[in-house]
Amino acid sequence: MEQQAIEEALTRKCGEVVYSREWPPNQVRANKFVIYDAFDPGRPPSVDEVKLEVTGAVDRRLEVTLIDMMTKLPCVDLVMDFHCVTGWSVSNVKWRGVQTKYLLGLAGPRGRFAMAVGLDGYTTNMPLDALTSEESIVAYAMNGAILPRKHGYPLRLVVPSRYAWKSAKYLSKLVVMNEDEQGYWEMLGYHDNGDPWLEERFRARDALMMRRRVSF
Ligand SMILES: Nc1nc2c(c(=O)[nH]1)N[C@H]1C(S)=C(S)[C@@H](COP(=O)(O)O)O[C@H]1N2
Ligand SMILES: [Mo]
Repeated sequence: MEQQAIEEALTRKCGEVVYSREWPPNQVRANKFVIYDAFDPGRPPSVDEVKLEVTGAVDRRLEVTLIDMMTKLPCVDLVMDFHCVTGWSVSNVKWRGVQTKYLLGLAGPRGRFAMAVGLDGYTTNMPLDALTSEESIVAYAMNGAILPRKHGYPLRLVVPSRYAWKSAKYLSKLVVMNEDEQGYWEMLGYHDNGDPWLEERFRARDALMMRRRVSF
């Protein structure tokens, strides 16, 4: 059952979304990812025990299994460039998953903000707009294989319009909120919106940190 679902997930036809934009200011091209884990993700769950929840200020709380996401819900292949706020970017990353726009559509969001919550306890907030546009997905595969553990297996949020810290690994919940609350890095001074093209790295009062950033 599990193997069959994985096979199906990787071979079925999906829609295509290419998020193609100019290179954001002050980002350096890197040829590989740096792996970040603010919290130890612990033991990986098996495919058949994973669920994603869309909850909070919604009309209908949604719970969907990973198996259904991989085999039943409409899927897209996304190509995007991945921009870490510390200054490195990886171009042309390919992800496969379900559009957050579709998942939110099923739940009926009533607030203007969202919090992504990981199984590891990682949190990150963003305006709901970042998730209702077509390029944001909940990914279950990356570059043609099931999501590697280090990149967020079983599920990972991918938000191409924002710095990579908004792309929460080990995603377990999307919580719709009426008021903007802050996630892990945002509480430490990172921007609530985080647009790389506007260089929204840190909040205004912490702007001095930007000038102290060293090159590498
Ligand atoms: N759960 C979780 N997701 C996370 C992070 C984290 O520490 N924990 N770090 C973020 C940051 S700052 C970046 S740059 C990317 C790094 O992705 P990678 O570990 O797949 O390279 O993941 C983001 N998502
Ligand atoms: Mo990052």
